[in-house]
Amino acid sequence: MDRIDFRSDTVSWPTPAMRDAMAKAPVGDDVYGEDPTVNRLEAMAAEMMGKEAGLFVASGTMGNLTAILAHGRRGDGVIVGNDSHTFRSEAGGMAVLGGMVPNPLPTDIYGRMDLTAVQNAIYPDDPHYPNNRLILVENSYGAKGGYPIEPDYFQQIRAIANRHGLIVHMDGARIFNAAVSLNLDPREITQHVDSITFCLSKGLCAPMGSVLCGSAEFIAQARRARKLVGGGMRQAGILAAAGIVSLTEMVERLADDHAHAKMLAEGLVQIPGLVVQPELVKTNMFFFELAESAPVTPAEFVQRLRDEANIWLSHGYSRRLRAVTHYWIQAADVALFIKTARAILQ
Ligand code: TLP
Repeated sequence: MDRIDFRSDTVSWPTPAMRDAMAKAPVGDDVYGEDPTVNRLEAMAAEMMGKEAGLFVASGTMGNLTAILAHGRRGDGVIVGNDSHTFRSEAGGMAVLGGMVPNPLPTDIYGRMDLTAVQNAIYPDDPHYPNNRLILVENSYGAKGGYPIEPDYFQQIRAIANRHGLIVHMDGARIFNAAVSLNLDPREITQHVDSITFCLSKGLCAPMGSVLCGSAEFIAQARRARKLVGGGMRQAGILAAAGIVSLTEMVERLADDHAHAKMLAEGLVQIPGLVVQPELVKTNMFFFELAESAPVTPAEFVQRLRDEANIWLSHGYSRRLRAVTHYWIQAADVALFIKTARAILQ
């Protein structure tokens, strides 16, 4: 890459092996179900998630939206974390396009909704209320610094869903980060949900794409929902080929990204003016804060990192910043970040 980019893992470029696989991929028309590379990716993804079938979609957002549209209908209620990506950062798709009614609940420092609150959020059978339909969960949990949530939480969510006939969908954009960090097979997590979307284009480095996995019957419905939102792609094998490299070569190495994130947090916490919690860093990202006492504003800090070391970081409107590691970030880049931050803040 042409910069040291800690803004997200979405910025990661495809690897040389991906570009090679893309150039050579056998293709067909995927809307006819005839693209052999897409079919192979979908089968691999379903197997890895322990589900019957998979559906290649353009993005994580499209995977979640497609799942929601296929699982529910207008007027259905959706229990969801109030800082989850699907509720907060997908342009309100479930309400705008699905006519569904989000019921957002607070989450704890790891991204878990309180189980009693989930139980209490289920409406009585009364015409005043939306239908009870869906619970959305996320793992790893982006708004909580990519925290990997243990399977027992999802098992408990499953038990509530079973008692009330609800469906559980997981936004598993970074499920492999969670599984690698917890040292588990992803199926130990996904066995508790009906469907999952995971992303190929974040830590797994593919140029684009996600896969939605679930039962064969559900995926048949989701195929229609994907068409509805304009996601029927044609010779998509070109892109799926990169996704196959993601699944075969890029999963286990996520541990390196986690080690780099930890290394960065442990370095930054030593610098006066930065507030970091390295003990919460379990995957490839974390949030940290620039203290009020720091000699620069967040905007100046970000600009100087860029000007002085070609290190890219994004900042919003608060003092909170996010650092994300990925394949294109090496230990030397982490060391440079720490050194430059120390010089800026001294
Ligand atoms: N996340 C992006 C931004 O939208 C915040 C990022 O840089 O982290 N679920 C989760 C948990 C995500 O973090 C994201 C993207 C998505 C879904 C959506 O994926 P895409 O961007 O492929 O639609």
